[in-house]
Amino acid sequence: MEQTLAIIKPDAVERQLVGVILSEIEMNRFAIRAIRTLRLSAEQAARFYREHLGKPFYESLLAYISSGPVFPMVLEREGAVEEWRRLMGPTDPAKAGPLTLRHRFAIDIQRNSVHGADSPATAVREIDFFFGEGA
Ligand code: 3AN
Repeated sequence: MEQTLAIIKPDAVERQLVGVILSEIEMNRFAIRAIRTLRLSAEQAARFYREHLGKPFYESLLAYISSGPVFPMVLEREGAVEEWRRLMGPTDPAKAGPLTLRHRFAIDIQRNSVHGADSPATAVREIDFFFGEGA
């Protein structure tokens, strides 16, 4: 069974969408293998989003992701990485299909409610980031 790393992001936590997003996850046959909540420090945010360093939205992205609590989790099902990305929809909610989480819940391209690892290798790295020995 494949695992992926998902995050319910600050805009969704703030609007009390954690419960509805968790139930969508379970209705879509993902098993929630681990979950925690924390508020990312500036240092953790910079480490998590290091591949975006230098992009025009980088500073704003760091401020947003550390603006309030997040709920990282380990999701498991067949094809978890791809299936979770399908359920989220594309980064820009304006381009997301009607049944996707981002279409239903996201505010804009930055405050897009949920995160998902973009490949199995990224999933391993991001699971370690939030649930590994040093986390
Ligand atoms: P995804 O989360 O869909 O994999 P990434 O990894 O390209 O998207 O971007 C990470 C996060 O950076 C997004 N979830 C979003 O919050 C933010 N982001 C991406 N592109 C933009 C943009 N053009 N303007 C503002 N924020 C962005």
